[in-house]
Amino acid sequence: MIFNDIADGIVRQVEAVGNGVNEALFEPVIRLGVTGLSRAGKTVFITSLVANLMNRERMPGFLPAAEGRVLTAFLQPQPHDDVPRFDYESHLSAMTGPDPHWPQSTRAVSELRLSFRVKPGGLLSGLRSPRTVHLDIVDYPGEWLLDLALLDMDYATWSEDALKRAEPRKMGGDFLASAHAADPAGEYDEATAKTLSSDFAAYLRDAREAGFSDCTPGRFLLPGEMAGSPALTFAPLPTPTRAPRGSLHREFERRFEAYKSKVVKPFFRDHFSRIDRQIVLVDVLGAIHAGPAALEDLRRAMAEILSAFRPGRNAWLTSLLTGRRVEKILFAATKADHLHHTQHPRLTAVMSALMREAKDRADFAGASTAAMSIAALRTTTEETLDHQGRKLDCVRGTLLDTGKRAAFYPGDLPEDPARLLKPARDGAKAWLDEDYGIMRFAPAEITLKPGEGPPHIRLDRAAEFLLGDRL
Ligand SMILES: Nc1nc2c(ncn2[C@@H]2O[C@H](COP(=O)(O)OP(=O)(O)OP(=O)(O)O)[C@@H](O)[C@H]2O)c(=O)[nH]1
Ligand SMILES: [Mg+2]
Repeated sequence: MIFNDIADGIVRQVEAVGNGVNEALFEPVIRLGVTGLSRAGKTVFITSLVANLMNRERMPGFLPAAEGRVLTAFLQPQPHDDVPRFDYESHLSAMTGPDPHWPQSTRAVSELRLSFRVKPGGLLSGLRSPRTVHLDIVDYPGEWLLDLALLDMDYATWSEDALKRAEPRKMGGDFLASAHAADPAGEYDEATAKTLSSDFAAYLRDAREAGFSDCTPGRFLLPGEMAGSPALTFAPLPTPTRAPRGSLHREFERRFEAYKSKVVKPFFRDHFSRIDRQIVLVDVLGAIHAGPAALEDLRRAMAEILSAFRPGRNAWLTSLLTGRRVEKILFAATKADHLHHTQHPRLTAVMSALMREAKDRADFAGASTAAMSIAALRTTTEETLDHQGRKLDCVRGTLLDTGKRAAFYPGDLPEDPARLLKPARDGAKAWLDEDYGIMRFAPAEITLKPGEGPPHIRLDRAAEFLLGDRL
């Protein structure tokens, strides 16, 4: 008897080990990074994507679903205990529950695991049993990718750059005044350091609010649990001819280095280096609406963001990746439900043009890339109105500010994206041809039929590009 029990125990242990091995070997994991500058639409995108992957009636362009190969998709505990979970349920109920509203701004990294049971495709499909594929979605702010550039700079170079960038920006005035009034060679004291850094952070927030993209260091916009720590209490200062030990300049220099090693590097090491598929969400319409300066700034920020995907861009990052790379990158212009569909190709053309410039600088080493216009949550319907004898293709939705329903014509995007990008680059103060308006719409009240996810535009195509080949 005793003998048997022991033998049984051993068999069970062997089985358990076997299962562990099976899981590790045969249940592939796709790590999808979702990024974009603040307010680009990351939270809405992930929420709607997950809802539409679980309820696939609105996903005809996502082939594994259209071919009936996805048997189920379900949420699972994520593999990393130290990363906050993406709060899918709250965001979904905000967007699709009674009194629908947009989810709260979230600017820290978070993660969610969605698992699929899929029938294999191809010739042997009848012979093989269904398998499990895990999709780990990682939401992280695009500003954190911009921080990669900081690794190549010392404090003096960064300061010069940041001060120069602030100069032409209206909202930079107050901060520049305090930076120039400070004595960088003078003795460091914490009160001065705090004032300078909070003025700097306030300027970055205002710049972001006004539609500017490059508002680094990324963690200054939403410091989270690091608020008030020395690694986040510094600001750019003019370089003095001599910065003695104990001076403000020396101390800021030290903190700038701490920001790099304590904030920037851990993000790239713990999150970025593990990503296989990436979507970069871009609020192109928002930038066009904010004007030429904002569009030019977005173009530069995109180039900078994309260089994070270029191998060899940074020696430290290259050594970290050791041969790993992102296989696919999708650039998606978000909130396309602000435009009548006849204008979507033009929006995509602007997105591609922004990306192409970045691509010229950064060779993605074989990663396949695409550009698309999407709306993760469609809030409008289309209609064509007669306006002074001219037909206007409009969208109609509920305005966020007043709660009233209205039809809206945002202006005609040009067929040639250069009509926007060139004046932006040349420093034009305003658009010549058109005024591009933008309205903020509230999510519409919706009743979902069984099997349906929230309404969207081209979310299925985005999913197909990013995941189709792996399911
Ligand atoms: N009409 C429309 N608006 C959208 C859509 N996606 C996002 N928005 C708008 O953009 C805002 C920002 O979207 P979020 O998903 O919160 O953006 P985010 O990138 O997560 O923003 P942060 O968490 O602040 O970095 C929302 O509050 C909406 O107003 C969309 O598909 N359609
Ligand atoms: Mg968010």
